[in-house]
Amino acid sequence: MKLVVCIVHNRDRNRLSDELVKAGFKFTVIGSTGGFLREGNTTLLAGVERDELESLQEIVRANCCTRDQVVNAAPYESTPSVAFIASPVKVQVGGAVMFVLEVDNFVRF
Ligand code: 2BA
Repeated sequence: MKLVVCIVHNRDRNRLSDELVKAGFKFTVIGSTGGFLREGNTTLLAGVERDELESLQEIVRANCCTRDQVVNAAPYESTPSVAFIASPVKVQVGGAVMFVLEVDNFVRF
């Protein structure tokens, strides 16, 4: 068995969840925050059999869009009293970031 950890944009969360449910996958949805943008994103945990992995990846690929996002690269520790000139930076976010891990043991009580 594999554990898939998949981080997606919040805007893709519902569509992706619907498609995964339709395809019979079991998964857990966790609200998460990107370390760089410090904005909400969504992390899915899915335990899947080895032969289901490709199908899951295909669903994720089809339902998660790549987006350009402009962020203001303000000094992170600046307080409102400190004047700064924010410099907009364009970053590409998603479609999805996926880690696939080997599962030693899976038990359901
Ligand atoms: P964030 O950390 O908020 O990153 C959002 C996007 O900003 C990233 O998109 C990437 O294009 C850019 N970015 C991230 N770190 C950067 C840096 N140090 N310098 C310049 N640009 C940077 P994605 O790569 O698609 O990542 C989307 C989200 O997936 C990330 O949100 C983070 O929550 C997660 N993620 C990505 N790579 C990861 C990793 N190696 N380990 C754990 N989580 C990861």
